[in-house]
Amino acid sequence: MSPLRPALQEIPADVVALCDYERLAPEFIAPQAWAYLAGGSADEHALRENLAAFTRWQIEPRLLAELRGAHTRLTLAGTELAHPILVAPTAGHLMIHPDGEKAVALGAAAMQTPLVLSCHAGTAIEDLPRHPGAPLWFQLYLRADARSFLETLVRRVEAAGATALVVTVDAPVKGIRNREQRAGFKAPASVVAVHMAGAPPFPETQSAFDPRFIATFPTWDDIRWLRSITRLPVWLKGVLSPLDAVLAREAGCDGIIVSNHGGRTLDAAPSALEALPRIMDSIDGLLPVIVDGGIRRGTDVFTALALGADAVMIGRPVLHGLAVAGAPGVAHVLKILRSELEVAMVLAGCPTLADIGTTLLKQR
Ligand code: FNR
Ligand code: LAC
Repeated sequence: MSPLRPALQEIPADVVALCDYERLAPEFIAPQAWAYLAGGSADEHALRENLAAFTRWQIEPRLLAELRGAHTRLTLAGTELAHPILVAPTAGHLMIHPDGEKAVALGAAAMQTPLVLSCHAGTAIEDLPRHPGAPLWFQLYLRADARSFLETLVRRVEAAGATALVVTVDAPVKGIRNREQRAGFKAPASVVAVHMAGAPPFPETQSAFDPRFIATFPTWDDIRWLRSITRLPVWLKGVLSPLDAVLAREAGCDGIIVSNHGGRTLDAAPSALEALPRIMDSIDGLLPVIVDGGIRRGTDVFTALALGADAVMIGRPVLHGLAVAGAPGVAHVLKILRSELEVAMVLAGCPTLADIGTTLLKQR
């Protein structure tokens, strides 16, 4: 499965928002790969909810505020960032563009944006272009039955310069991906998860309850174990319950990522945005929080921050930019979002991210 047509050399003048990239992207991506990228699980309630959640909030404009020295900088678990937007871990970039993760890394670096490399990436971490000022994080899944493999992987990504680990825990099983099934999507050879070579194979089974499969599911013990073997900050991705946010802190995580995996796992799950306020209450400012799912506008970034997040991640929009225009498309997507956030901050009278708070939000 390869791209339908080569990415554009020049970004068309009418591509001015993330939705323009989304509109054009299917021209560049094979239909089965599009079903994988765009789809959610089951009836796609969670996928739609991710977008709908943002429409329930309005931002009350504030006038005549002092904005001298305004900026979008922040420190996130010890890392200085130019702005609060990160590239979420996503698999399968080589299905979308021949330069795959390399193009995404280049585009992200051009916008001083941290890239979270998926452990299902088709490109090895050692082969990515490195840029000071654009941190590289690594996302992995834990397995209860593969600690020695995982320890080797952690040492490898540490040596390659990863500056944080993201442990995704909301997908011990794959969601019910009906859109993928209907489209006949099968991961092609180009999405071979190169970092997983040498991992013990999953048992061939039809049932999530097969004891051999259950034996692979990680528990909080595995999080504590990971915490004990590395000095890198550990972010727990996929938190939607305030109870799990508290457990994450107790297990020693350095931050949490509130996420429903882009609506790709439990279809009845709430959106991250909806889950956020109760999670913020439960951790009482003791852990930094990233949110992802459905962020398509600078005002969405603003809303997520107003509800308590420190930063956001974007998944699909990066892939749309990659498909349409390669590395420059990725950079442009990030640039648009950052510029829109700056405009929202000016119009809401916020010179810094710390000024963005719930008092500026109104529920529709
Ligand atoms: C993902 N996501 C994901 N998450 C993860 O932890 N590891 C992974 O390998 C992947 N792979 C992946 C592939 C594709 C095609 C998509 C769309 C998503 C989830 C991702 O990190 C993120 O949580 C969501 O994409 C955020 O939602 P938006 O921005 O796509 O709406
Ligand atoms: C997905 C897996 C790779 O969402 O996390 O497709």
